[in-house]
Amino acid sequence: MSQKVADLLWAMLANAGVKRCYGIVGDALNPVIDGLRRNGEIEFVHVRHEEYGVFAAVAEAYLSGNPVAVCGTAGPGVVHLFNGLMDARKEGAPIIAIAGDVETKVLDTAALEELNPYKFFDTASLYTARVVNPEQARSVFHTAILTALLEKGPTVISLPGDIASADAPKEATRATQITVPAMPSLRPSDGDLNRLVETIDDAKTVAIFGGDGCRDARAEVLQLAERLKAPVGYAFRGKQWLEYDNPNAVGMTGLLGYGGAYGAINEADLLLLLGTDFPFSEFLPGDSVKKVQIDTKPKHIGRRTAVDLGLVGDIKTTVGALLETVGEKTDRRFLDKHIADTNAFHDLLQHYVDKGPGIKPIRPEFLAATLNDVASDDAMFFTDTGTACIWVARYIRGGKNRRIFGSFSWASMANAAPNAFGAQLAYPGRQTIALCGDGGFTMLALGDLLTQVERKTPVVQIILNNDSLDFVKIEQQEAGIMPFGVEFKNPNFARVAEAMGAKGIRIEDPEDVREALAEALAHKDGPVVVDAVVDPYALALPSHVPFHAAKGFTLSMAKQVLSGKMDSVIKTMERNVRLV
Ligand SMILES: Cc1ncc(C[n+]2csc(CCOP(=O)(O)OP(=O)(O)O)c2C)c(N)n1
Ligand SMILES: [Mg+2]
Repeated sequence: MSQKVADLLWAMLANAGVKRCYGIVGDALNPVIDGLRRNGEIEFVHVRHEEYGVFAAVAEAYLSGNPVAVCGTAGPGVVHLFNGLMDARKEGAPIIAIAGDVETKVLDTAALEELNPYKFFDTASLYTARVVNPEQARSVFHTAILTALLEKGPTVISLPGDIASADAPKEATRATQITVPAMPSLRPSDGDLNRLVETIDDAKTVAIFGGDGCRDARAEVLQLAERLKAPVGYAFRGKQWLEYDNPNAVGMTGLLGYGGAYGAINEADLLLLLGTDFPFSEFLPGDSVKKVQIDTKPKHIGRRTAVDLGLVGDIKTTVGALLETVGEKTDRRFLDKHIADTNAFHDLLQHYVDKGPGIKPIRPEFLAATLNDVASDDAMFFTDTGTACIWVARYIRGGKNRRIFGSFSWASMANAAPNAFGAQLAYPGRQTIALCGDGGFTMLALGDLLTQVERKTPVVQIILNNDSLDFVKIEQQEAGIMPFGVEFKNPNFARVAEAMGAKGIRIEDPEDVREALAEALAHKDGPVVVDAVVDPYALALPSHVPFHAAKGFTLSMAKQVLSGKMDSVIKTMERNVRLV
């Protein structure tokens, strides 16, 4: 039987290491999916919402490094992919999106469900192609796959149904192998490295701040920190690589900040920014601190804060080379001061953990710290965008085999449950925990709980049930305005989950937290929804509060008092008395 273009597509994707395609079929995709069925090597994961499928794919691709496919059918189905593809772009996940397209005979006629893929995907996609002729297919598929893999992000193949079902050229079907080119290691020249050594030698005190670029360079960065007696702070994306078993770790800065990181990076003579594109410039030092930035991506360098020296290189190779020549510093006083600050902040963070068993409604700090305790050493944690990020950043400790992931750079809501679903498919049997907002869970995760039920996927989703878009409520107060449009009422999620065929556990009493979480994690026969009724007034103040936020907060409180919302002001004060 002759090979179709769709057969060519799946053969090439399978040869590139794609194991799954998440999505929803539809008319334009029918011939494409028929090809997947014939191919038999790639699993089709039917989801109830295309966006859920993409977030699942992003986690699978980010964690495994393998390319993952997603699909949506012409027009509306394709549009549902978009938010997830933006996330893939920002998180650096190799995703190949197959976008169903209208038949070539009606292209550019405003046909039903027609959408211009070039315009539509322009912001998200690293490479977008529309296949209008079988002769193009092999080259397009090859480029889409290699671009996703090597540039680490999403690419889009817009594929009209008539082309998918057309015969593929014979030569193309004989050339389906994907040879991923070997990449060179990237490091600055010896001369530039010498400038870096001199800059370090000139500085009395050095601090390090690292991001996801330190993923493969943990050993080198820790060795450098030890040699320079440098405190090590990190962005959320760097936490899991740099925090655990690191005697120099000083926590995070930014709005989620904790520990001595802010002080360390702002008080050092020299700051080394390693593999980070940390976007909150106001938390990075100004002119008073000399800054060196090293990154594989030249455009990251200097865009968040002006730097004195910028070097293009991967962190592992560059720091590895630096370690061959850079001298040792012996004065530990700067390091010790910031470690002491970190420990002092840790004591503050422990307050609501230690007192947690006696406080109702449940403190999210206590919930997260208990989760950290009961979860296994190789658990994978996923955080929704919202207050879950604060509690994960502060209370979930990393480890050699633990993973922490979220929509860190795109910051979409509702990512955690689908992320966890994709991770569980990629790593079956490993503990997979999503910390979800109630807003996030009802936005995207609820419908696809059915997908998890049907597949018996053991994902534990813990809902921070706070009847609000709490993170935005905090933002509004920091901006000095009255909380507005941020409150809603929830059902009992445990009962909803049970009705959908999942295991549901509701926790209202702090005394039940440990046992309930342990029970959820022990359930291996399918998804669990833990409905945790938490304190909606729990505040998390960063270790460094910018002046405008403190002022805004006071102003918002005053406005609330004046408009008769005294009750909410009293609760906010009462329930955070140890923090404010
Ligand atoms: C898709 C999307 N819509 C809106 C936002 C803005 N936003 C960020 S956090 C947040 C609140 C999240 O609420 P919830 O999921 O209930 O978590 P909570 O902060 O209450 O824990 C909102 C609306 C966003 N980041 N993404
Ligand atoms: Mg909420």
